[in-house]
Amino acid sequence: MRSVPLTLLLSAFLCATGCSDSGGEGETGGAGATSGTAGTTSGTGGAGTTSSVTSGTGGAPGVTSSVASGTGGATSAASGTGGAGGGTGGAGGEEARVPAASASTLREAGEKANPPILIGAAISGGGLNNNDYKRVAAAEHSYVTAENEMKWDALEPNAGQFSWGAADNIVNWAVSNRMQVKGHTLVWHNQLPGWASSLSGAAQVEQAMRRHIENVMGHFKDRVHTWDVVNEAVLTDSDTGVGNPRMRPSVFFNALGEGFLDLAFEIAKEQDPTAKLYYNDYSIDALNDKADFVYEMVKGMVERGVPIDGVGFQMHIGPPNNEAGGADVAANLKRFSDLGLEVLISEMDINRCSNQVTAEEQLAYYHDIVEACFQLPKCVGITFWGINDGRSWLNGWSGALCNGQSSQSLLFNDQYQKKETYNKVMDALLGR
Ligand code: 9MR
Repeated sequence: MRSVPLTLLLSAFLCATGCSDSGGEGETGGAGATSGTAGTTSGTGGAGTTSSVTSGTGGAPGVTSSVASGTGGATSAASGTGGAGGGTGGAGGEEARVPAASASTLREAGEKANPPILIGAAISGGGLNNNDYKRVAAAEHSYVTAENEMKWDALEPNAGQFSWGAADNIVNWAVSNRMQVKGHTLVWHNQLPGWASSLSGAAQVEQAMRRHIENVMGHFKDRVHTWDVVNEAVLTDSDTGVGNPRMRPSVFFNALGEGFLDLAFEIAKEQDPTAKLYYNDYSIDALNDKADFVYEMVKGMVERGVPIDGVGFQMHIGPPNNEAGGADVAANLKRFSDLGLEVLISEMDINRCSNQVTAEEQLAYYHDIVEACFQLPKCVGITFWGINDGRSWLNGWSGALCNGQSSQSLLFNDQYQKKETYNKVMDALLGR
């Protein structure tokens, strides 16, 4: 990692609720309306929801059927029958993933690979007001993570009162485009509403956490089959993942200790026994102190029988996070998958601000890191954290050192044209 001012690094993931949204027109948009109260669990459906429960048939850990069937969830999503295709599918055997012979979109390359691999993007409500954004997002991706609209502050702004409109807008758009959705995120120290930040005491915190998980998973049950149950529970001295790894102080950890993790996953499992349940974090992408700590933490969960299905490696490369070469990423993903878990690159972008990552380095990172996931059948998908450079969260956030310039971090430029980064990702998906 090249040197980055520590003060900027420290501001990074510690911002409580005031982290600025990255712009674009009306990021928080979407079908508004605050509705529902505690106990309201009815999904509002939406186009294509009827068959969304169809589960991907790939994915049994350890089954070496990867060359034969091609029946993973992403493939079923491609068939035009509506619904989001359940499960992440295709995470099965140890045999190498077989690339498509050719493809005209990333989505197609992912769907035709054997086993299939999900190609995801963080989607914002504001983005869906733009036709070019929608066109590129749906053509190139099979997997959606709401960038902000499914976080606690958005969904439960007041205790026990839920606001589904903006999230429903994204989820229903995804389902109508035969895309799967990952719910992001149920339990996180950040983007909590004020009332939740000020909770204290084990009973109060457990009650609030339980109510939130149950209501949110209940509302989206027919449309969302994978959840980030806990996000970013681990801290190091540097946001590059180096130095003194430890559990992060938070409302949840402070009241419940490390056991809040197990509890959150157990509540989630009770609410939806068929959902895939993930732990997600940044700067655990390669081999470093934080990745080692999270590895031991997750290993302990697996050994205790905690219902965890996968780990998301955010993969924010370049300032302010770690840089990670393809070989290190491959080794790291492999050791987590050897625990019997799915792995996922969950928030990839490569920030070029301050010239800390050159254009050539960025292309190599994109190719080699996507290749590392592609070559591991249990790496079920790659989600990019946004569609186009102009809307990247990095542009407007001081920690990214962009000083008002574009982070040039994604696969499409401001006119929604493919960049060279896109071509490198496509190469890696086609085994080139
Ligand atoms: O991209 C999101 C940005 O718009 C928000 O302002 C920010 C606030 O915390 O969160 C960003 O998304 C984060 C994600 O939810 C979790 N991992 C880190 C991402 C970038 O900060």
